Amino acid sequence: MGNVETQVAATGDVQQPASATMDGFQLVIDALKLNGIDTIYGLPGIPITDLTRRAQADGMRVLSFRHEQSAGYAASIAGFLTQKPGICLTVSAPGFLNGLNALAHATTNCFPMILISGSSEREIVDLQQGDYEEMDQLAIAKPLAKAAYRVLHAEDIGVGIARAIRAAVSGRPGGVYLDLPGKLFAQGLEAAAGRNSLIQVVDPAPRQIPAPDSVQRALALLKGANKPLIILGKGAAYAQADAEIRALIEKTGIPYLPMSMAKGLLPDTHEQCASAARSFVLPGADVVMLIGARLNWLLSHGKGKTWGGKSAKAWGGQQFVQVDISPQEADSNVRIDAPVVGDIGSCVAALLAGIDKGWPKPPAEWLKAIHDKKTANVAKMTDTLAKNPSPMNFHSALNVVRDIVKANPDAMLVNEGANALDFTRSIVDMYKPRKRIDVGTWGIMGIGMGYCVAAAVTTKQPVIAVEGDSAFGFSGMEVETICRYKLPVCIVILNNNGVYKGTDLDPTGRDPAPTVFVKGARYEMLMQAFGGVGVRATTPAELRSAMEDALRSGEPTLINAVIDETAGTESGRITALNPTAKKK
Ligand code: ADP
Ligand code: TZD
Repeated sequence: MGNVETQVAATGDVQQPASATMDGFQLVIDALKLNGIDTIYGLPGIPITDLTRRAQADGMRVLSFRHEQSAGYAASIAGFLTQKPGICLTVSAPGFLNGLNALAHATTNCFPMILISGSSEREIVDLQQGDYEEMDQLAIAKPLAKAAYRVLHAEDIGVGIARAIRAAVSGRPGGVYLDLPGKLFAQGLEAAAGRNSLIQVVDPAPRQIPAPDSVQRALALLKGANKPLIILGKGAAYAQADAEIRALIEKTGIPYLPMSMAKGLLPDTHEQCASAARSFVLPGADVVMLIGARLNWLLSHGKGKTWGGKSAKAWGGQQFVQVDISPQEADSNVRIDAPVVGDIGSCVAALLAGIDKGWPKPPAEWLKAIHDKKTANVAKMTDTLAKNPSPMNFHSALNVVRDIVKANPDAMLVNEGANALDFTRSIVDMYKPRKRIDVGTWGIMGIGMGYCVAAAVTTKQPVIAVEGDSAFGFSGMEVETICRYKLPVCIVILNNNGVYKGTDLDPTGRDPAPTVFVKGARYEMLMQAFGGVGVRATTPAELRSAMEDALRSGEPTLINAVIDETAGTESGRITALNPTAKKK
């Protein structure tokens, strides 16, 4: 096998072997490139520093972050946006653990990602002899990943990477862990054998055609519905079957509700979009078709008062069609009357094929009732947005963002926070698919700057990030990364001096309350520190002008949008899940 002893230099980094063989570093790089993977999000250190250098020298884009968690979130969303696994590369133990959060996030959100971590020597780890950054990383990653592999021999690198790619993107996508012990990188293979050992994965995400009888069952249920509704989830956005989904919605005439990251799959201004009547259509519908959306907490588990149930846990009486690639998803929360299992492109095409010219439009009363509800709610919102309070509140600031996004429909929108998230989701319309990326299934803070980097790099479009001031803090140091790579990112911090708001007090008078931050913080100076543009905006006009400048110039920009510190509610729209707020 031509093992070459690991050579650890004085710095501790692995050196390239002198022979003409292909070493482990090269095999990893070539295996990734062979599979069309051209970007690595990571953070260097022992034993992978040379992997980052040599990947860059070999033409790969290597984006180096200030914290692995951000690199991991970047990789996860790159996977969502491109359908190729996003690669996060970390050092052992602590770097690995920092990246693990994102790996779990990718698995939870069904994003394809591969966390590749260097690790210390198996022999020492397994005897717990205290190696540098010793940790049994494979065992720790396993429960959080869709799959986890370790490669011990250079000749298996090709297989390891092929398996990781397949596991990440086939079926329900997810996070995959690939453990590469430091020793591996210095192993050598004779060049031809090395090249031969690599695998170009054929058809990594095979189509999964739904069973024809499952499609007929779903069509029959939809056809007989009096109050049908379609819910589009981020699986539908991921599938990149935009034209088919639009045709299905328009041909059936069924009103639809986009989940947060499915916004823009059809423009939010589409006449069949029922977002502005959400609390009317969920309890009102009799047949609901879920396309790439799970009945998890974000949809109140398909039951309870949101769905017209008489109590928190009661079924609301709806029948469900569920289109999903995972056969286990059906019946996870309520009975699914017509599961359609397959990839969304194939499923929607099969459904479309069954929709003939004589397909009945949904009853006019249902459509009119939704239309009336939407009109009333939109009028209410228009009044609220027209107000111009001083200081700004979420609405007056987001009214500006709404206009800027409308004028720049190709720009990416990153969004995190509590109130900053909920208000942005409901106020800012999206016009194109996969433009809105946010906290996802867990509602996590910290995705912000990592997502900005990956969104800019993979889409080459400008990025607008709407951030709560607390949310921003989780990844704020990555503004240096954004400046370093000169990315066209405009960060808007809706700054209300704290988590949810900035008015809490410590009853003992000793410390600041746990939810409040330094008052009047100058976040914009953080961007200035690295050569970007920092602006403090206290009025909608200042915010508008700063955002327009940022989009025009493409310069990294941070706008500290100062809003009323009393604006915002505890936990935003999910107050009901907060035991303390419930008690209050
Ligand atoms: P949301 O949070 O937007 O409601 P979820 O993350 O809960 O969306 O659901 C996404 C669903 O989409 C998952 O159940 C996943 O299995 C499914 N999915 C992802 N990609 C595909 C695909 N290509 N085809 C079919 N289903 C998919
Ligand atoms: N930690 C992580 C990783 N994720 C979380 N969701 C939380 C903590 C809890 N949390 C929320 O759910 S929202 C939020 C936290 C800390 C911040 C809300 O404050 P903000 O936004 O300033 O970002 P608003 O607009 O002031 O509500």
